[in-house]
Parts: sequence; structure tokens; C-alpha cells
Amino acid sequence: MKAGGDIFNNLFDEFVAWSILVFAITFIWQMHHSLKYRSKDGSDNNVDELTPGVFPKENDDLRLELTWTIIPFILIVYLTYISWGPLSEVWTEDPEAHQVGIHASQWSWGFDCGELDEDICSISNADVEGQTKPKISLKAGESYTFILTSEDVTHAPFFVDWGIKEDSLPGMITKMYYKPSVDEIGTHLLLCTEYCGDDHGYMTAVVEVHA
Ligand SMILES: [Cu+2]
Repeated sequence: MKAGGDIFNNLFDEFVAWSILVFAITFIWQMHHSLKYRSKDGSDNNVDELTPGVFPKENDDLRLELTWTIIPFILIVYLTYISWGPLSEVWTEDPEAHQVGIHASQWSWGFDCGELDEDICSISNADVEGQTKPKISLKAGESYTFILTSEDVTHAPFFVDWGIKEDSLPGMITKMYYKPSVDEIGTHLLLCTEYCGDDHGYMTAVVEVHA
């Protein structure tokens, strides 16, 4: 299963596409020129008459310098702009959202459905690779605000299939927002993505989305 919801996967793909293009323009072009224009045996190896320690002012080209400053700048501004979009998937707070507590401690997760209806939020256990782990059931199409707390050190719940995570900090409340869709009906894994000690790797839980 690919990690991250569609919106995050698309963003990732776009970053990879731009990275390949920038890599091709810079490294491959540079490598090609380094090989093509190197001096041959027996030829004059200082055709540009360069003097060590002296900047070759006559080779200066302001237009070229502006081009390689402005174009990458525009690209960076653009990539920053498109990165903002998905943040609202994680941090927008829907006033209608149901509040669900996720409490972290070394090395387990605890869920708190409060006074919510069984259908909206319920807690049970699930088997994850032979170990009993907590399971929370949520309803597709409902909005949830997860209230994150930690008992001891910094943890970070990561909803692997949805691509969202946030730090859980001792002495501080952080929040995460999500509205599971009908396409996400099924079981999903919740992991800890902030190293928190010996059993960090086993700090898992199951999130079930039902119709
Ligand atoms: Cu951890």
C-alpha cells in the first residue's frame, strides 16, 4: 500500500518531476561539458589564458547570472506555493468535527471517544503481527479533530495511508484534522514517527473506517 492520500502522492510526484528536470539541466549538462571541453593530450591546456587568483572579468555575463538566479527563484516560490495546499487537509479545523483524543505513552496509543456515538467512534482491539493493539473505528464522511497528548516524551501519530502526522508533546495539546472518505473504508495502520525509545517500532494501532 502506498503511503499518503492522493493529494500528498500527487504533490510528491510533482516534486520528483521537477527534481528530475533540474537534475538533467544542471548535472547532466555539466557532466557533458566537462567531458566535451576537457583539454586533449598535447594541446594548450590554458586556452582561456586564465591566471590563478584573478577573476576573468571579460567572461562575466550579467544576463546569464540573472537568468540562473531568477528562474530557480520562481521555481522555489512555485513549489512553496503548491506545498501549502495540502496543509489545510491536516490543520483546517471543521467546527462540526468530532473530537477524538489520541494519547501517546511509551510505547502505546490510547484513544478517547468521549461521549461520541458508537457509530461515530468506538474502541476495541486488533491483532497486528501477533500483538494486541488498540483499534479505533471511525465513520466515513464524518470530520474528526484528533486531540493529541503525550504522557512522557515526544511521539508522533502517523496515519500511514492518509499521509498525515503531527507531533504529540508532553505538557502541550496539538491537533490534527481528518475526514475519512468512503474510498478509505477498511483498516489502516497508525504508527509512531518520532523516535521515542526501545519499542518505538512496535508503537502501532489500527484505524478502521466504516460506512
Ligand atoms: Cu515513537
